[in-house]
Amino acid sequence: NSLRHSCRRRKLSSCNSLECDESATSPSAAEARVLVLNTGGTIGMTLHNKVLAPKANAFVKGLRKLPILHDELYAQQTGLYQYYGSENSLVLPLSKGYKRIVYTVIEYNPLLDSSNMTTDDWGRIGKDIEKNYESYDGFVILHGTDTMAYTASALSFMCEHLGKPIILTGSQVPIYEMRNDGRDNLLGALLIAGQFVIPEVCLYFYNKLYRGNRVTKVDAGSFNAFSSPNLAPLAVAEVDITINWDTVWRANTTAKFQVSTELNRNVGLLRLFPGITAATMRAFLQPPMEGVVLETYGSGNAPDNRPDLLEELKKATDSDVIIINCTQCLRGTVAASYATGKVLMDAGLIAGGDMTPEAALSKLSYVLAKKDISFDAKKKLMARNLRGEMISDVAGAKLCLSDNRFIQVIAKALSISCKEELEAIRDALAPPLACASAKIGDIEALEALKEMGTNMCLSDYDGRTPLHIAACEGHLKLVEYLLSHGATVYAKDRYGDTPLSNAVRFRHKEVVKLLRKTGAHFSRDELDEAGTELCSLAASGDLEGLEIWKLAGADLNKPGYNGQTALQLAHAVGKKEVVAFLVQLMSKKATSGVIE
Ligand code: ASN
Repeated sequence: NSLRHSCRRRKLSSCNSLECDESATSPSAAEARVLVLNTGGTIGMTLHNKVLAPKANAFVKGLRKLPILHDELYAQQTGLYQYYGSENSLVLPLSKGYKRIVYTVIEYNPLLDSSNMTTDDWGRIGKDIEKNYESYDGFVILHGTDTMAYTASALSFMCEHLGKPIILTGSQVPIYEMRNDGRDNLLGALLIAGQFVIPEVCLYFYNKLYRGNRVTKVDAGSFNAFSSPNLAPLAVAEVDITINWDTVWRANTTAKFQVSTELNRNVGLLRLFPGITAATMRAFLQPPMEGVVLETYGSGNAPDNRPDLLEELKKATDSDVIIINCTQCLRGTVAASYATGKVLMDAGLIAGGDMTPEAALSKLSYVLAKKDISFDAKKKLMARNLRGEMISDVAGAKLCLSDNRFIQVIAKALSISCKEELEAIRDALAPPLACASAKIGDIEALEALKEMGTNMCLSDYDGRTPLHIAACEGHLKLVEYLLSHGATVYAKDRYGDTPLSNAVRFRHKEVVKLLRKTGAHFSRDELDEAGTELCSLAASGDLEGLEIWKLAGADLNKPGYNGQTALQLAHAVGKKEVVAFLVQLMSKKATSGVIE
């Protein structure tokens, strides 16, 4: 197996540099892996009896015939199908950034029109991502457009401590038709998922990447079907793909990725309209209802001359139904500026800010299902910004010239007067400054940079982020700080190294432990080469080295390039303490049944 992998790596480098593609000038062209979950939707539909319906087992075959979505020559020359052991793996032509995006498609059975989706289907998607999380750089979910905004919102809450991109897309016209939007949507989603560490559930449509819990379907007959009325796109794919890193949600946790599939179905959406009766309201709020999104007028208003309605609302909140006040308007936020809005707060409703009704509903479903927190804590969670679904005061604060003395001095020296120029300077200077602070373990300096709005994921000219540097230096506290303030454990530098592999190389045990806790793992390429490295450690009797590789999640039984394991090698060269160490490890594993 190991031999097959290193053979493929050799083929890959020669293919990228010489034969495969004349635009492949970089010998260091890397492969990224994306998992595509095909749940259905128009993108893969065909006509049956004059109506569109999903067609099973046709999608991958169709993609294979499209050169913009699959490079068959590269697949053959690099042994792609044998390596991944699946005919459902495809590869994009070389991207502008010299990346090959290899993607594997899992087709759901049955494929669904998204109108047929339920919370169980959201759970299945979540579980599939969780199961495959470590093996891929990003995820694309093919989905019908009708309920895509609901699924995107729900997944954004269900995916806790997410560190990799999950992008939903689909189309308005099937990919098999001559004029269609499916090819562009799929290609854009794959390129972004494979090339950028955007730790969010997103939706890609018509050249724009949106935050998934901010979108709503606004057009049934246009390729431009979605809108994100209260948040600018996270990325725009025009001549270049431009990521708006200031808007991208930043990871702020040292916890591992997990998917919570518990969802409460006793939730509902009620749109207020002039003349609604108290009886309608009462019927809607009856048990088993536990959470309601009330779509109100304007900035969150309802009649203040209808005590009958207000009484029904008050009765419901008193008996522990959580009611969220969201506006019927496409754009804008709920604000307590009118007497007609205040009455709803008095009736116990929670202001939904600028959340879409789709986001508010799925958030309710997620929060209400939580078992280990009190009812009051649930209400507090509903009022808080959990995944960028609503504006929070802190996130809304704008950078200004008076933010920080350092930037002020530079701004003054360069006669900077407008916010855009200031931001350009900040973006140019902040990454090397953050890396320098990480090198000397200076948390205060990082704090100051953070206050200027610096993105802790930005990298220097070698793709090295502050987290890479802190991991090399073994600054545990600083690693912890970075992880809680937006750094990603999945960043790869220009040599393909992650913070985890840096911490292993420099043997910082505690940093390795923390990174592992946060979900860091070796890349597939690193695992392919682990065997050889382990053998060399065994041959030199380096127990500490072996131990740290184990701590980082490597399988110490992995054979090296010649098929020999570390244990066999240690035997052969008479390194008794290594043999004892490895044997003891294996017997521990066998008795505990733990998979490491
Ligand atoms: N009815 C389709 C669906 O939501 C619409 C589409 O995908 N464009 O599955």
